[in-house]
Amino acid sequence: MNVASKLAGFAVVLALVFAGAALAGSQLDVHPGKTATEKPGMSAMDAPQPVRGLAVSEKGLTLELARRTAPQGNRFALAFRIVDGRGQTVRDFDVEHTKRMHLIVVRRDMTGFQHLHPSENADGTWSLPVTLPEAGTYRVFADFSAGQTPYTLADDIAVDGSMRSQPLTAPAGAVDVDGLRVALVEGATKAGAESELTFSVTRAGRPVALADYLGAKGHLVALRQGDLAFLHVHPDENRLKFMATFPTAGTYRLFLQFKTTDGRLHTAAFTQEVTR
Ligand SMILES: [Cu+2]
Repeated sequence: MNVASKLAGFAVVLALVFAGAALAGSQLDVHPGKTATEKPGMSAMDAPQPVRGLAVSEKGLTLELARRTAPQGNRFALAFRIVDGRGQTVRDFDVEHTKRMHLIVVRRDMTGFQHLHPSENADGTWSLPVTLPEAGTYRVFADFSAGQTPYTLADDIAVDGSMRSQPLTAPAGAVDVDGLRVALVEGATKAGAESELTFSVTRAGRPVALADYLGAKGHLVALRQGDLAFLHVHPDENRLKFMATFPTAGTYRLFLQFKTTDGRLHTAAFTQEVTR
């Protein structure tokens, strides 16, 4: 590469940086690779944000937890509300994946995953009983849509006690959960490109029938190791197939949830290495 083209490349990078800065605070997302995977007719305005859940306040709304500490191993009321810029409680939420509010709770080392659906009280607060069995810092994600705009706001809850941090499980093609074998059959992931994640569920080598869960065959949450960035994932309605754009190379944890026809909910977690 000669000096001129290097300089030209540098100018492009600078232009992207300034474009990014100019768009900060709006819903637009600018990142390399987007144009390559963008669907025809899909403007940058419609593009899903690849990363959410890093902020307690975003796009004018704020997550207000009633408490940021919790007792270890004892059930407590996890309560919160969503407030707007004037401090007013937001009550108008869109239904997404059959619910108006999704709450994800996970310890900072990505253990102790819980996906919960709180109840809305008359005053607009949301609450539900939660037990956090281990000490440590937990990330609490409120995932919802308001005015057709998706939000994932997050804050921390600390549980006092002696904490034993768990190293992340090594990547594996299949995990066993509740007597079922869950395999990641399609999972080639590359940073910045839309990737397909497809899972199969078998028992003793035979396919297992699944019931619908939250309006699809399954639900997938993907979190990035380090900052626990929360990825937007699109489910396929007919099978355990999801489309996700991993914004950066690195290690991610996938939490797949699905229901068997006996009504039981299962959670299988996978460690996913995303390449450049
Ligand atoms: Cu949910």
